[in-house]
Amino acid sequence: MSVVGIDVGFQNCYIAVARSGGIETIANEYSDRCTPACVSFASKNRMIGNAAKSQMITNFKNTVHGFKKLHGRAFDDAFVLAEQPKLPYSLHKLPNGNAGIKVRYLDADKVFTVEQITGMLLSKLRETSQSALKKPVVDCVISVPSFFTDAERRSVFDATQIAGLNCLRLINDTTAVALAYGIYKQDLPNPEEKPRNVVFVDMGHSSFQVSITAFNKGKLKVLATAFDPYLGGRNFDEALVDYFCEEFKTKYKLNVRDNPRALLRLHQECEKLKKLMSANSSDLPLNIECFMNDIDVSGRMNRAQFEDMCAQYLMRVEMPLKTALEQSKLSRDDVYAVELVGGATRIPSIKDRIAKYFCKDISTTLNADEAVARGCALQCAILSPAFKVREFSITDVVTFPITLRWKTPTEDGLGECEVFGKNHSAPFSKVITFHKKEPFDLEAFYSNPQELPYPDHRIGCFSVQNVVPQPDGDSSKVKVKVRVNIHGIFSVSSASLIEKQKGEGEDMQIDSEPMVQNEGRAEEQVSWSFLLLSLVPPAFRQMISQDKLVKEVNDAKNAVEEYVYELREKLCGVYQNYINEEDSNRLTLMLEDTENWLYEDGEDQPKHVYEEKLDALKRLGQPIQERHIEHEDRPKAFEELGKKL
Ligand code: ATP
Ligand code: K
Ligand code: MG
Repeated sequence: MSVVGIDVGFQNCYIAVARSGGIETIANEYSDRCTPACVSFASKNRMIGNAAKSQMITNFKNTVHGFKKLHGRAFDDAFVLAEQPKLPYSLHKLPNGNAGIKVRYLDADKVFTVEQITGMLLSKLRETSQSALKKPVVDCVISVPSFFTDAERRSVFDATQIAGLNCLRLINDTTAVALAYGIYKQDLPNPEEKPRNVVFVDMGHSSFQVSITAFNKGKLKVLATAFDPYLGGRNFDEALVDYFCEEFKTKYKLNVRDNPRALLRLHQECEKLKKLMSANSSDLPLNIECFMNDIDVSGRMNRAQFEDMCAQYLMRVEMPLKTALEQSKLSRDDVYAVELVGGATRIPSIKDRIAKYFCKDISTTLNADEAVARGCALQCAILSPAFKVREFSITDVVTFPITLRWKTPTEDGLGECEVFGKNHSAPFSKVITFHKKEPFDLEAFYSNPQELPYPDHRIGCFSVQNVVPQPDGDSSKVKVKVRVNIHGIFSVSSASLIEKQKGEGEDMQIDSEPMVQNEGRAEEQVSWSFLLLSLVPPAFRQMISQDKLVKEVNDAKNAVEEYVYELREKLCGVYQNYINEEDSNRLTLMLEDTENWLYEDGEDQPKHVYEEKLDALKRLGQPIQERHIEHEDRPKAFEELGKKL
């Protein structure tokens, strides 16, 4: 069994794996530890990662990047509408109203869901980890921003399934970082001592996240999270792009915005310039040859000018720091260290502002690019039964409070209860008792729509069915278990009807104010095993059928891949004595061909092609397996025989 952690960034993805030596970040086939979140479509093939990124300018209409925040979003969502003009590829409204991605692929127009695109990216990351580990990869932990809502998390989760992964946890970026920080620390305070409080700040390409976490020996507890979901490195690139577009208009009479290729090139050059300015405060040049209409362009910029230009973004750094500190109920003096990760925290004035806010020097004990992936791999190792790691308990928080609403026979007709408040521990289950005579619906939604970086505050409507009155006509007691699970997703996980107990008075029948019982950890089972009521999951949360189809195809493909790995391993191991060398070499070559085929022509085939491929391999593998099994069984058979005699 594999232990893999994946940081799926807006721009950059990293993979960490557990090997005997510990957690390692691994490189892809380009010897690059960073795989760009990019998928490119062409008439003959599909490219993912580095190969796709190299197509970004030449094949801009069909090269998809910057899609992480389209997860779970409707086509006419305000964020999507604002994003659309900036994207070089087209979005398309899907039948379910969500934003799909339209490209030209295999000489036909295709529309993919975001889940499919992320699924493709994850398949690639999975292949990379398989090549590094030389065995099949299924179990993994994947990071998401702490501000991702239910709909976004479910969408990412669907993508992991499309890629054939078994995602053990969707973990918040900053929680993964906290784990990577804490698990190796030998000097954490004892459980009864005052905890060590650390601030983690992650600014990536698209967003800004802060968490404050308390550490004791063997455990971490997130106290608070805060964020600016729309502040990241890309804002700073855009500021530079705006500036040079204006400059080139006056200087060269060029309308850069009318030329998508030139605009993309300018973006890339501005990003490089931004990074150079982090290390250098002097005047720096920007030169692009044959930029537009055969004209070479050039410009200059220095850090002071850049900071001036970006004042509106720099100003926004403080707010999430302040919010997080307030919510943690700590003072600055209680903060032991401030740790920065994420590429954009390398911008000197961002670093300075964070240091100044906490009146503390910044520590950079973590690898700014790889800490999230490493934390994911550590969490995967903790959750995987196949791997032994030191005990470490992780308590995260509920980012957005959640309320339940239901119909009541009272005057206003509605009952309401906030089941999870802000910063409530997560994962967590609660049991709520209702008094009902008939089936009822529970509507779940985020309590404060205005604090939500997502347009829809509804989570789902859960129907509790088969509820009947007691034989004497009284209301029945219905216990409903609600939870925020390990992925940060809310669900109504079970409902049970309880027979009326003797001596229970009428006054127990509270309809509008349910009793809320804390039940501790989500993993604990309910102890009442009464009549289990059926729950109907919200219809709009089901994986859409197109994605199911893709999943089936991927499963078939993965089966081939897994068989290749399994057979190859056994040919050098347990099967060695059951096949002659010549046949073994021939079969090994065939397995290698199949593996290469999977990454090339076989990357995107119909389901039956994979099934046929698997059958063909099995026809060769099975006789060896049978010889092996027969031989293994023989001594046992003799033993049995011996006993009888
Ligand atoms: P997100 O976390 O928003 O999903 P991500 O994880 O892909 O995005 P990171 O890889 O953490 O993002 O950071 C990428 C950003 O950091 C880019 O905007 C990049 O330009 C910026 N960056 C990287 N190095 C530097 C540097 N030396 N100076 C300034 N910015 C940098
Ligand atoms: K990243
Ligand atoms: Mg990131």
